Formats: sequence, C-alpha cells, structure tokens
Amino acid sequence: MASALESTTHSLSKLGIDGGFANSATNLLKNLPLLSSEQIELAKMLMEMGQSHLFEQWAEPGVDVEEKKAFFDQVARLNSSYPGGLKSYIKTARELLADSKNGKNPFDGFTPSVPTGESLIFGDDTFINYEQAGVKEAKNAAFVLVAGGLGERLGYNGIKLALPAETTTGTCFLQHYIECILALQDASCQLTEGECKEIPFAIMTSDDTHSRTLELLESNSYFGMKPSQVKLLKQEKVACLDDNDARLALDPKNKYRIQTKPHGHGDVHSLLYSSGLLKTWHDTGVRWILFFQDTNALLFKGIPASLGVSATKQLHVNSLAVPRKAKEAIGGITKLTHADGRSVVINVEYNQLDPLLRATGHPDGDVNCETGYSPFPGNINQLILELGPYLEELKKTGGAIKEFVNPKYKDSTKTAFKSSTRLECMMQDYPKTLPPSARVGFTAMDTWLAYSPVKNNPEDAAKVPKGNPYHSATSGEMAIYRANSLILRKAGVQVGEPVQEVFNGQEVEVWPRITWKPKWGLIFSDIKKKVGKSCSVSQKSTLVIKGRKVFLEDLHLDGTLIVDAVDEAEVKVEGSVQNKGWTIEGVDYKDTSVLEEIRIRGFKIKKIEQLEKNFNEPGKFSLKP
Ligand code: UGB
Repeated sequence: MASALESTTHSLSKLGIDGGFANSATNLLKNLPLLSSEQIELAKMLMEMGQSHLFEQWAEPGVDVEEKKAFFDQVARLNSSYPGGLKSYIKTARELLADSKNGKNPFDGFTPSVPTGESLIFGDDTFINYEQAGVKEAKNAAFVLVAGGLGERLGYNGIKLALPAETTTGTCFLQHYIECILALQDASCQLTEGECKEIPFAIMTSDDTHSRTLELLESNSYFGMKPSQVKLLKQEKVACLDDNDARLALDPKNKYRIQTKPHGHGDVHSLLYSSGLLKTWHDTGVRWILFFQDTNALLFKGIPASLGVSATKQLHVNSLAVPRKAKEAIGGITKLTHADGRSVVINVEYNQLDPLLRATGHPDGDVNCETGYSPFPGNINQLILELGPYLEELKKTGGAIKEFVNPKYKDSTKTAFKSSTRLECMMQDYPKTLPPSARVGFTAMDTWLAYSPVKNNPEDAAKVPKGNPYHSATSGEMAIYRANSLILRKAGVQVGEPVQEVFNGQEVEVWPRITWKPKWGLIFSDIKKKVGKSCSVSQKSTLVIKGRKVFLEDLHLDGTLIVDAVDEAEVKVEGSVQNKGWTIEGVDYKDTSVLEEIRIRGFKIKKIEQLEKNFNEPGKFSLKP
C-alpha cells in the first residue's frame, strides 16, 4: 500500500509539475493520505485530463476533511453516471467546444427536405383501424415519461406533473397519464380476449423532481396503478465547463464542489439501458417503448393510432408529429441527405432549422408555406421505438446520444463564456446513430387532437406572435375542452360554438368544459358507441363523465352535469339538464392571493349550480332529470 501511494504521489507530482500546476498538485499531494485507492485513481484521471485547477484552493490537510471527501464522492458519481466516464465527457467537450468556436455547422454536407410519413385524419376509417391495431398491440407496450426538467420557461414552483391539466376536475398530469395507461391496459386485455398484461411505466426524474414525484405518487396510492408497475429512474446532472479547454467549473458557492447542470432528456436512453430495465422488459415480451413528455394532456388521444402505425408498418422508430408554425418552439422532422448519399429522418431542433435552411439555398429560412404552416412536420417528442432493434443498438452505444454544446460567448473572439456551459443531449436524437437500413418514420395528426403542452409562463405566452400557439397553462387547459368538444361533435353531438376570451393577455377559444376519464373514451369507435345521435351540449355547459359505462342517449345539456359511476354500473343519461352551471372568471397572474396553479392560467371556475349523480353499485340505471 505504502509503495502504491509513493508511486501515485510520484506520478501525480510529475503530472502536476510538468503541467505547470505546482500549487494545485502540491495541494492534492498533501491531501493524498485522506483518499481511498479509488479516489486516488480519480485524482490521477483529473490531473491527466488537465483539471488540476480544481485543487488550487484546497485547504491544508486536516481542514475541511468532510468537504474534501464529499468532493470525491461527487467526482465518483459524475464519473459513473456518464457512459465512458468523466474522461470521455471532457474529451467530447473539448471536441464540441472546438467545433463551436470554429463555427462548424453540425449539418455540414447535409441537405434538408420534407420527409414522407403517415398523415392521419381523425375519425376516418384509416384512423379507426389504426386505433384498433394500436389498442391490440398495447399489451406489448411500456411507457417512459421524461420528467426531469424543472420547467424554467413555465416558472412554476412545483413539479409540472403535479399541475392540474384542467381545473374542472383538478386532475393533475401524472394522474391523467396513469389513468390513460391503465385504460389502454384494460382495453388491450379485452380486445385480445383475456391475454392480459400489465403495462410497465418508467418515469425519468432528476434531483430537481425526484422526491416530489415520488411523494405525489405515494400520497395518491399511485393513482390506481400497482406501485410495482412504476419505476423511477433518476438522471444525474453533468459537470459544467468554464472554458474551451473543458476545464470543469467549480460551484461558485463551494470550492469543494463541481458545478452541475441538467444534461437533457437524451439521458433516458442510457438510464433505461444501464438500469437493466430494457432487458427485463424485453425478457417479459415487451415490444414497443413509448416515450413522452410531462405536460401534454392531449397526447394519449394520438397514442393508440400511432402505435397502430408502428405495428402495421413495423417501424423501428416512429415520431408523433403535428403541423408546425414557422419559428414555433418545436423541432421540425426533416429528411437530411448527405452529399455521399446517406440519408436520415430526424428532428432538427427549432433553433437549428432556420440556420440550416438558410445555409442550404432557402434564403428566407424557417417560414410558412402556402398552407400557412412550416412544410416540416413539428416534432412533439413522443417516440415509439421497437424494443428489439433498440436494445441491439444500445448494446453497441450504451445509450450514449450525440451531444451538443451551446456556450454563450463573451465576445466574438469566442475565448470566454458569459457563464459556464455543459454538454446536452436530446432523446429524439437517438436515430442519429442508426444504420440506413433502420425503418424510421413519423405519424402526423391534427394539433387540436394531440398537442397542447404547458411550457410558457403567462408573460412570455402573451408575447407569442399572433397565430402561433401559446403553449401556456391557459391554452393547455382550453385545448382539452376544444378536443373533447370536437370529438363529441364528430360522434354526432351538437356542441355549442366556442366564444373568444382573453386570459392573462392570451386570446383563446372557450368551448364547453367537457371532460371524461380515459376509461370512458379511449378511442373514437368506443366513444361513438356511447353517444346517441340526438344529444346536445351548449357552450356554457360543463360535462364530467367518470364512469366506464355511461351512455349519452338523448341528453340536452345547458348547465353542469357530473356523472360518476363504478365500472360495473351501466348508466343511460337522457333528457334535458338545465341549471346555472359553472362559470369562468378571469384572474390576473400577478395576483398572489390566488393559488399559483390557478393564476398561471388566468381564470378560475366558479361552481354555481350542478346536477351530480353517483352510481356506487353494480347494475343498470337510468339518469333522467
Ligand atoms: N426533461 C428531462 O427529463 N430532463 C432534462 O434534462 C430536460 C428535460 P422541455 P424542450 O414537444 O414541445 C422538446 O424543456 O427540450 C424533460 C423537444 O426537444 O419541455 O425545449 C422535461 O421534463 C422539441 O423538439 O422541452 O423541447 C419535459 O418532459 C419539441 O418537441 C421534456 O423533457 C418540444 O419538446 C421536454 O423538455 C415539444
């Protein structure tokens, strides 16, 4: 042991002094006896990788002992959570920072064009067939929710998964997602005559969201899902970088800590792989992995059909897409063809699409075409991957995703940064490493059906160019009512015309507040079976359906109606329901006397009068007011 320490001391001191870092090397050397052999190896690696500045301010031996140990604990974590370790992180960072300094275009040699994919029209025969195929296949699916982001753009103090998706029922995003997955699980089981399987559900969290996500699940009995069905995978942050040599940044508040920042949603691939979850799922017959984001309540309306497309076309990668407005903050799905003949269908992120187009003969960049939309379908970051080929690919890459770096330089010499930067990666960049033989496609559908994220705070949302979506809590909630109203209309219900209103400076359409539990209406053919031809719902109405077997026969609603029934109760709703109902009142987002989750949407629901019926026993019932 003594001789090992001597030789390490020798090699460290050589590294330090040869590198011209006498002070920091001496500091480290003096503290060596404090370190375990693993920690000494890490110290050696840091010195070899030009990181001796990390020890420059270290105190004399015997001082700050616990902090020094904690420093190496952190280094060990940063080292083990990154594929290839810190050495590889620093090496990649140097390459990417050099490319960035030299202004290298990441798409050099590639020409963008509009790809072809499956475009679906809600409610037509093709859509209905794909939905059926998707539900059948769902028993072989697993869901992965990326929820490690703090939502800085939204500025909400809680975790986004705990936010109500809509305030008529107050159902939060996580509850809604779990209920959708459970409804899909039941429907798949019924359609495949008892071949029932639990659909696994993994959630990627981060230090910013982990404990609050767990707490949300535990305090709500996992919203009806078995706790064993849910797996939480925590992503680690990555080290920040201070300069073009990829010198790791120290935390400004603690000289014994490296500053860290999120690495991006791309971490999900390496975590799924390294945790062994993918292999477990593969061994239990899972075939499809569906990835999704934290605040898109409409998403599951598009999932059955898209899964049907994946299964029918045997796609290795299928991205869900919606029409995209030019400059909208969603990536564009693009076919990139290289001068050497290679081509790939991939998301080009919203900040890269415009420069790429300008550099390849489109002087106007990211603009709308004659349809009023960008010709490139908008990526909503819902990916469906076929597990077999995915696992094979990850065996080669370990789940490492092509990274990028986005330093904000102090000036045009590009030698210093305004603040520390870090490497980032995105989950939709997974296809970048796939061979040309991989079947990569997309499924496009209407925005009103499948996409209404909650990402922007009220102030920023109000500044969104006219005609572009707000992506705020206001628009996210109103989009749910619009989608449900349009679906019922398509099923034959007369639904009142929306009115225009302004909340938090955003002009939105206010449709009747119609909500239902996913088990009531998961796919269109089910909804059609539950809705008679002569129903009507006026604009001022609120309709909440919580039972599985609730049938609207001849309902004329002008007010608020809530029907809650256990699964074994079959309820026919008919006749005319008229009451003062629930109204919507504006609130200002600056009014701190109002709860944050309410004021960020700019309105609250005032419950004046309603008809509420509960059916707690099995049997056949009729609700005739
Ligand atoms: N997320 C993590 O889990 N970990 C992280 O480190 C970071 C995020 P944002 P973004 O559909 O609207 C994406 O910040 O990245 C989770 C696509 O890149 O909401 O700006 C986070 O919790 C873009 O192409 O979005 O943009 C959240 O659930 C477009 O599709 C998710 O990752 C856009 O989303 C997304 O994070 C969109």
